[in-house]
Amino acid sequence: MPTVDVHTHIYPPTFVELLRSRTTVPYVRTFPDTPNSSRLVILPGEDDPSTPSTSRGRPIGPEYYDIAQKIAFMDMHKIDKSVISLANPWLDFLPAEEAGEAAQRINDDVDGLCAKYPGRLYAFGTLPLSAPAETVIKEIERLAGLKHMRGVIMGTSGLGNGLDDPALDPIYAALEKHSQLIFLHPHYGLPASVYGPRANEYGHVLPLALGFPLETTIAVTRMLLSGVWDRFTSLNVLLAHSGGTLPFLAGRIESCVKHDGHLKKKGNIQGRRDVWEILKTNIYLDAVIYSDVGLKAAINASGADRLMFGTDHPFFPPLEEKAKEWHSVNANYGAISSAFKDDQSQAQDVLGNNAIRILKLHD
Ligand code: 5CU
Repeated sequence: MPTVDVHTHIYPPTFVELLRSRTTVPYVRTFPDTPNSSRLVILPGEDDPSTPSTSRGRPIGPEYYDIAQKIAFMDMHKIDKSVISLANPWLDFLPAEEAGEAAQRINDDVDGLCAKYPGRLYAFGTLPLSAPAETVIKEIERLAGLKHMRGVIMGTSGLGNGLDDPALDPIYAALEKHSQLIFLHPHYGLPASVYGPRANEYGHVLPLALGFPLETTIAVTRMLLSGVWDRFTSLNVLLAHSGGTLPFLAGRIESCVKHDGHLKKKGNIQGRRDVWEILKTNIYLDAVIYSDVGLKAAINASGADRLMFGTDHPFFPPLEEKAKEWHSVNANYGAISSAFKDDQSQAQDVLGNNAIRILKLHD
């Protein structure tokens, strides 16, 4: 029975070099109190010079860029196959003229890493979203021909105006045409003001625990409201972190749509595909939620046949120096076994069979 990790990141060495060459977020740097260890600073708002280095970025070691460490991590946690993806903020920050070439280089690097471990590694590619749409579409077409690619990872900013931007339609059309799934992943969180003036006292908890999931929920709701899935009925999206809060809030979203006089007047309600239909037809969810409470909401919303195990490696490592197994990974394993205690066959589907079927990972 295979176990497959669909949410696991890598920053290929060339990408880390790029980050080391930069002096503003996103970048890799040392701090005066940690001169011998580099830190990866990527999130908006996590580089406030008045705060200690422990709240600025996270330590970056070889687990972020060395593919042999990914395999060792997989072996330790009994993971047979992984679908690796570049981590946030992807190429969103690159000038338009650099993005196309960078995407090709990184996608080729990642495809090459997968080729080193046949049958064990697959990948989601990266799009040059700051480049003109033709460049993005060319890369989608090129990715469709790369052996290990199974879709693309994307943030919520799209071409700069979010995922409800009509300018994305040709890109959605190309993804749909080539049956490439979008792995939708947060990065930008919420505006810093909502975390309050004491936010930096709380490390990364507010942006990661709440900013990320709400960002995903808002992005998907904007896609729904703008009719993306009414125009692209076969566009499939895998949502990180079990859909943010979408499974929990879907009923409220649907009710707000149905009771909105403005939408009714515009004629936007009749004939549209509702949230529940899209959750069960176009949306897949990872099982990176760390508790059976959230996992059960995901199962109820999309179905156990649309849920796939993930780890978020190399993020959330154990903080104890001597720890071997990762608590974060075991929490996700535990949530699956608790949610499906009466149905081991469904547990196995979520652990691996669904990913093999949905992402076509047959050796
Ligand atoms: O710890 C973090 O900042 C992150 C991140 O940036 N991206 C991610 O996927 N997980 C955790």
